[in-house]
Amino acid sequence: MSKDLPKAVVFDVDGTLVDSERDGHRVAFNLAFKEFGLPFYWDDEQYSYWLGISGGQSRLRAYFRHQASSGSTQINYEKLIVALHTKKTEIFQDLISQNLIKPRFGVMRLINELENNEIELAIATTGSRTWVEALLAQEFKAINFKVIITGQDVEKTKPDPQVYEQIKKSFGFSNDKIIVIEDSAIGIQASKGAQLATIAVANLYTIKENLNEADLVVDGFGDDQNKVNIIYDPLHITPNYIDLSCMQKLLESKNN
Ligand code: XBP
Ligand code: MG
Repeated sequence: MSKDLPKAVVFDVDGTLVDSERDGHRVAFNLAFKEFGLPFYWDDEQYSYWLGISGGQSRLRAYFRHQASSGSTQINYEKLIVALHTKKTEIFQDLISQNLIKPRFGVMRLINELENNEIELAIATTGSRTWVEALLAQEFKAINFKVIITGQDVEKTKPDPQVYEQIKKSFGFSNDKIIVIEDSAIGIQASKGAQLATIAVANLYTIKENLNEADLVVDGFGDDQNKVNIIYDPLHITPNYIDLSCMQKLLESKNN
């Protein structure tokens, strides 16, 4: 095996493996608000703002605090958050089972290439294990993600590097053998905090963020017919799309 091939590739889930925020989690949060009779609704723009808080429960807590401080609600939000988030998770699982949460374009091609080359796969997400496992079982059922660390397995969620520190500990590989794929500034802060090479695959929400802490920023996974747009490429990788040779080139440039 070439010395600059990764031994493991770690995927973030929301926004990276699947495009799940605007038409998935956002919808589920809004339906949960409705079921609880709460006068709240997150439109696309508002949700984009609240996404800056990772983790559904923390996001709700921050939003409720904001509503309380602006005087628009007197709700004792702490009592509601767990129940509301449980309902939201149930609704999101329904969306998964209706096949509404799909892998991003080019992800399956990349995962198959990595598996064919015996590169280990892992998941590092802030999302809750309940729905993450349901999603993996449904949309990625033949894929062996050897390590799965969720928001429920860490004390501090992204941008804290804890989730990536746990991944490193589970594999026991040196930092220069692991590549992370993330979509957001808080995700990149977490992977970089754990000193891991990171490719950012921006989506419609995160393209507005500054992702330049990553080692390469593109706007999708692409494939041989669909070139990605390169947003930031300080190591001059100039990929046409994200594949193993692009990862190898990235590690070569970083490690030599
Ligand atoms: C994204 C998140 C999650 C989801 C909602 O996680 O911050 O909170 O928005 O899922 P990542 P939960 O990009 O790290 O995969 O409601 O289960 O938290
Ligand atoms: Mg993400």
